[in-house]
Amino acid sequence: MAGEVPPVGIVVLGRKHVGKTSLIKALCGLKQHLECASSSVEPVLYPYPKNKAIVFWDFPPFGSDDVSNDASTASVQGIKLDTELYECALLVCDDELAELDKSMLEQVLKLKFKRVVIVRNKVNASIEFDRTRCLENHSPDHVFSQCIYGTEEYFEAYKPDKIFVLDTFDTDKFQFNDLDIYLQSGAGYNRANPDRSLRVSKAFLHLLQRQFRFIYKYIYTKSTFV
Ligand SMILES: Nc1nc2c(ncn2[C@@H]2O[C@H](COP(=O)(O)OP(=O)(O)OP(=O)(O)O)[C@@H](O)[C@H]2O)c(=O)[nH]1
Ligand SMILES: [Mg+2]
Repeated sequence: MAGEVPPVGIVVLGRKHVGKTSLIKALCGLKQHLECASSSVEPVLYPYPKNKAIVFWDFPPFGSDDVSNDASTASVQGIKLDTELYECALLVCDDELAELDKSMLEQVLKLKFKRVVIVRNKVNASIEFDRTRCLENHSPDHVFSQCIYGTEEYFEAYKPDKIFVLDTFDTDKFQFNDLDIYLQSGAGYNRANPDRSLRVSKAFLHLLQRQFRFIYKYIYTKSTFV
């Protein structure tokens, strides 16, 4: 139909078996997300029922051959990462963060996606590992916090837009719901007014600066009179 706005494409990337397909299916409310699916060789489209303006593209897994320094030829198994088609990129990694994740993230960031989001999946595997290692002092909350901190630190140099730590098999816990809400809102990206979120935060910062200056002035004048 003329004038119809094409949906926002979120391309889901990750190494083999990190849980790309399971994550998409869980976000889309498809019950079979717990079943094992075989890797695809073509991107598979999943409409997001919670926001009809968004579709996910489940990409084949990337390997070391797919990571290059040339952003203009960036592709996964020969399929181009075309930012005209895919506006946001969601890079999924698991409990074993790899150098390959960093290399792919670096490449993806050069491509000027509107948003680049990292998902660290399988946090329960890290919790289970900690439980077997330190029986006495084991704290799932502590491991979860460590996973958040560790992932932020691991990707610090690349500055992705957002990082979520979760477990696709435990959607009531961790940051699954936060990711779901973030994506439902178009990954914080407003297509009708792309700069909006940036402008809002700038206005908020300006307001904060003004308040701060006012408080500072008030304390300063008070203290000079004592
Ligand atoms: N424990 C746990 N296992 C998971 C999780 N997500 C996926 N898995 C398992 O990890 C394996 C791979 O899951 P997939 O969703 O097929 O992963 P994928 O990244 O799409 O795999 P490829 O397409 O082959 O690269 C399956 O055995 C899943 O059951 C998770 O959050 N926790
Ligand atoms: Mg898959």
